[in-house]
Amino acid sequence: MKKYMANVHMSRITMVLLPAILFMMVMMGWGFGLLTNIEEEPYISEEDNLIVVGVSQLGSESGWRTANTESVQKAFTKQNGYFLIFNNARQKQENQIKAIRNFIAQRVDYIVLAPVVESGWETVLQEAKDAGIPVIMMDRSVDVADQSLYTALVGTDSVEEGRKAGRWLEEYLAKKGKSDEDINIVVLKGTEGASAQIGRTVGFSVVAGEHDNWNILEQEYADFTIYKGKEVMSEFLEKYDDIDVVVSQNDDMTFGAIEAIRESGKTVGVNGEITIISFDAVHDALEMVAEGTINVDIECNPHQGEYISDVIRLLESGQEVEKRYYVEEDIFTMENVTQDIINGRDY
Ligand code: GZL
Repeated sequence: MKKYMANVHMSRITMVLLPAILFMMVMMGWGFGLLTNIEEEPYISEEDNLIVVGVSQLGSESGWRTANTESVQKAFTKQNGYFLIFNNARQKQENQIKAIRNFIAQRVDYIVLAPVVESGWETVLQEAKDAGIPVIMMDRSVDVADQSLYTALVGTDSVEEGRKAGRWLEEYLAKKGKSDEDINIVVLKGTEGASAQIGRTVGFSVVAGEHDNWNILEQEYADFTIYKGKEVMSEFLEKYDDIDVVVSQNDDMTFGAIEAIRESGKTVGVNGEITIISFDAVHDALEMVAEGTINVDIECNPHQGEYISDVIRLLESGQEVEKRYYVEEDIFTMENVTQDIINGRDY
């Protein structure tokens, strides 16, 4: 009986204690999970031996940006030996800073940053450096006094892109016999503070400054978006009735600007009243170059993921890397854009 009772007694204890113990185990396990915010602790099994890369992408404002993101996701796959943690900051620098701090907390192996603007990064980049995590800039650059705060940049030479636009306009006007005529120009600028916008503005302005007869009537930010490009171009058209050239710092703003110009009753392109100079050379814009709607498109190559992976592989093997790597870029006009080039454009 005693034994039985003991058993009964035990079973009663078990019946009471066991659920309590189970409850405590679940709570502790779960609670621990809550404390460490499970989503921030990616599961990377040791035997995978993957390189963990935290990518802070600035947003998804344009077709170009989408292609840039896709190039990252295509490069940093498990098959290629990576574990990718990707964050889209939706155009906000504070979101990028938060993401970088999360990456540091998760002890990633590398941080890739496409900075929405070029200033305000010293503190968080110092935190990454103190944590011993190399930072690679993607696409755009940062303005920091201490260049050791990032290991390398894989991107585009936006000042050279701006210069290319100016040199093209020089040649175009010369061919038209208009080198000495007064030329009225308006500029749709990308995101305020973005190195791509600053570089293209500086590059074009340097060439424009060599021509007293080039009048830059106004330059306004239009955030690299279709909507804002149309809005700002409409304002320009209300203010000025003698615009000869639009310099639009990306194709998305160009699409909006062309819509506004046509709605105003004016014409664009090689046979139009207003000459269109654009940047990026995305698929749909190249089709407009081929048909003569856009006069020239200065290419900006978003396929940077594979180049960044190459830099990481060099670092992993202990090799020195360059501070800056610029991707290949061309300039497209009606004369050199072919259907093959357009068909081959995957963005
Ligand atoms: C250029 C890149 C710019 C593109 C835009 O390097 O930063 O941002 O020109 C994109 O299309 O939004």
